[in-house]
Amino acid sequence: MDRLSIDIFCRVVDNFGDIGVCWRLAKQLAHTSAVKAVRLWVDDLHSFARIEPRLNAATAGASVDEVAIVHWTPSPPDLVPHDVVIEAFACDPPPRFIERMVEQDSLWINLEYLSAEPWVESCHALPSLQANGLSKAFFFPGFTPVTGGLLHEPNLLLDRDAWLAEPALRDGLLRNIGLPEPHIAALLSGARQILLFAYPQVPATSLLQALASQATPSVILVPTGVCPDLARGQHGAAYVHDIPFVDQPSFDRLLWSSDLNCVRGEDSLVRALWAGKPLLWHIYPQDDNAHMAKLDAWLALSPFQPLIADVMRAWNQSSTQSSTTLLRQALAPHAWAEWQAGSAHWTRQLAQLPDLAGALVSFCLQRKES
Ligand code: TRH
Repeated sequence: MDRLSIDIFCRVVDNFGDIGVCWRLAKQLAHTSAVKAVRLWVDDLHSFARIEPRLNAATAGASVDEVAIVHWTPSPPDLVPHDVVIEAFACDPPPRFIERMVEQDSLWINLEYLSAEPWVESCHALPSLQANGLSKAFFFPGFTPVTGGLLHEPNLLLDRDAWLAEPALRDGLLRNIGLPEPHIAALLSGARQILLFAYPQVPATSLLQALASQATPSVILVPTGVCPDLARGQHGAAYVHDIPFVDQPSFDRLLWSSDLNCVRGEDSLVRALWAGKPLLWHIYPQDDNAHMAKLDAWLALSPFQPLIADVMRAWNQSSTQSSTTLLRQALAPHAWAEWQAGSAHWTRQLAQLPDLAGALVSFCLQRKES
């Protein structure tokens, strides 16, 4: 079987999750031996450059990390489709391109959003015949072996552990994000590092209140623009510090080195899972509280104690009072040790799943051969 060539289409709906997922997938596919070419079509290069600053230096049509980048404008270039066309999150490739996919008999895949809901297993990889005669397959990432799995580069956990084994690398990262010297020293000698990445309605004050009264000092790192109402500076035992937006590899390292990761959406959740530390997931809010059912489905798969599930629900229900009370309980030594152990255990389990990029390649090779 010939090596695959792959187009990925990404429309940035809001925030950074769409491009965050597509960029990780594109890079991993481009470094897969069964793949000969990857082309990524993105409508919003400005958002893309926030997570991949190398893009700023690249000229139009250039490649970054062996991925050819195409600016998906209202009049996109009329290119011949590759063997496989992945549209991320039902983003609708240009009509002319779809016409040409029919001529090329391209394999068409819609990469879906991540969900832990049980129905995902029965829908994963199902084909759907389109009016133009092409069949489009629905590929679902997920947390069980019956789904497409999670994005996970080969050696990711080994790379993480090697990085963590060198405290000088962490020291350099903390300097790069502008953390004042005394707080770097505190972190390197055992203070808790917290990363706070969440949507505006998160009850961030509850986290601050719970940490401020702890015996262990903590430093809360807040990416620029996140939780603007949370007062920066020292509050009891907790220090809140604004950090600049960093590239994806640095973002991952912040997650690896934090003791508690407050993450949101899709991509930072998965990356926090690979960090193997306690995390608080602020799920992307949807109408009619549909996101709470998704949160419950995810909690049902998790190994977390009922207390941690309650913390996670309060965190997502913007309930400052109950979130503060529950967080204080979760940070108490015994519960905290259990939360840490459960998180590390789940990471090891999830790392056994097929990784999303590998599962996609196997699926495409099978479909191309049949
Ligand atoms: O930005 P998000 O809120 O994206 C969301 C979700 O994906 C949601 O499911 C989707 O429907 C919506 O977008 C449209 O959160 P997420 O998914 O965690 O993506 C953030 C990306 O930004 C992730 O790839 C990490 C990256 N990032 C950096 O690279 N550097 C940074 O400094 C920060 C804060 C984030």
